[in-house]
Amino acid sequence: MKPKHVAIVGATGAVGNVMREILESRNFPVASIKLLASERSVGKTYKFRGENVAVQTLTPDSFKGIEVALFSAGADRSKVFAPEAVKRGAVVVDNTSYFRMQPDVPLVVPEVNPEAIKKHKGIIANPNCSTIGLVMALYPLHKAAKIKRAVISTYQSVSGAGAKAIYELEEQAKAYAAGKPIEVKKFQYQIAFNLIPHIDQFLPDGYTKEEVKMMQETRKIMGDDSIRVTATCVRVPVFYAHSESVAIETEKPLFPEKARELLSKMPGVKVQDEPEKNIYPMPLFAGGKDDTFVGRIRKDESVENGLTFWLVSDNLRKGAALNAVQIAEHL
Ligand code: NAP
Ligand code: 3JN
Repeated sequence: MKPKHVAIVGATGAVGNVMREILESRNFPVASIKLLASERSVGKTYKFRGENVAVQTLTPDSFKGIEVALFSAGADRSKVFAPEAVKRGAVVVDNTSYFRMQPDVPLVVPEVNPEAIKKHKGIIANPNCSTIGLVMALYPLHKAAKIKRAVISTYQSVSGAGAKAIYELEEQAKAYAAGKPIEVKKFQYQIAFNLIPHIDQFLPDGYTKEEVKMMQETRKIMGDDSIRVTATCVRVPVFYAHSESVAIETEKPLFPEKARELLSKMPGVKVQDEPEKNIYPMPLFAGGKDDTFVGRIRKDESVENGLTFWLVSDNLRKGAALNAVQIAEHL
């Protein structure tokens, strides 16, 4: 591939920083890199391939000469600036929810639906971080046994809520240990030593937007609107990596041994399932890794063809930056 002129929009954020690292570590062919953020970040610099790169303010003209633009600066910025980037000739890989469910925008996990990339009209959407981990595990099982229904509970790390949320958990834990008052800014309640069953806004039907994103995006990526999905999304006091408890009901019988074999063959998935040796996926070890880890695979006896398992995936890597860079590599 000819080296590309690349921009990272939201370069100072939790996802943007990992995007920069992944472009470098995967040797993405970068001719030049532009780091874009808000005016607040002017003056900051970051290293890319040994050179200091200064952060610039995001404007429509930031995209002059840019061929690939990776967006992770929130849906409001994507709405305004992604079309500006496309107008100037860039292909946009967008990490926000803004374009994900638009019918003419491909929503892609390269291990699952790489063929969708070809249909892009300038913008390709990266799914929500919890959805990506989920479909990495569901896809090979769906191909083999057709999933009718999936019930998911998530355990989402604070890094899913951005750089300030990582800092907040750290500060709350330190304050607790020092016997000082705990300050709450980013979440609805104290997150240290707590769980919050509330991510993104509540909708009139009682679900949160985060839950609805998972339910809708899963069907779009898997290309099957008949799969019924329900989710409960919970914030947990973990820094990196989202965990999920998943229960599926399939049309054909699917035994745990077969599921283990199918998941072991899925690129980007690692099975960690030796309960007798206390081996199962955990966020402490999945953070910083590229794979989606699956374990605790067992038969769900409460329905006819039921299987239940546990998965963990780094939300900033496969859940965001890595998946976006993989899409750019496919381009
Ligand atoms: P973050 O740490 O809060 O970073 C937000 C980034 O957006 C910063 O670089 C910020 O720049 C920039 N930004 C905010 N307002 C801006 C403006 N008016 N103009 C230009 N840049 C602006 O958040 P994050 O976790 O990286 O997530 C960013 C987005 O990625 C989310 O909104 C979400 O849509 C998506 N996403 C996140 C995750 C995840 O696990 N965290 C996973 C999937 C998708 P300043 O530093 O200058 O404010
Ligand atoms: O909270 C998490 O763990 C993941 C959050 C993702 C997120 C945060 C703010 C806005 C998103 C997303 O990727 O769906 C959005 C958004 O773009 O709507």
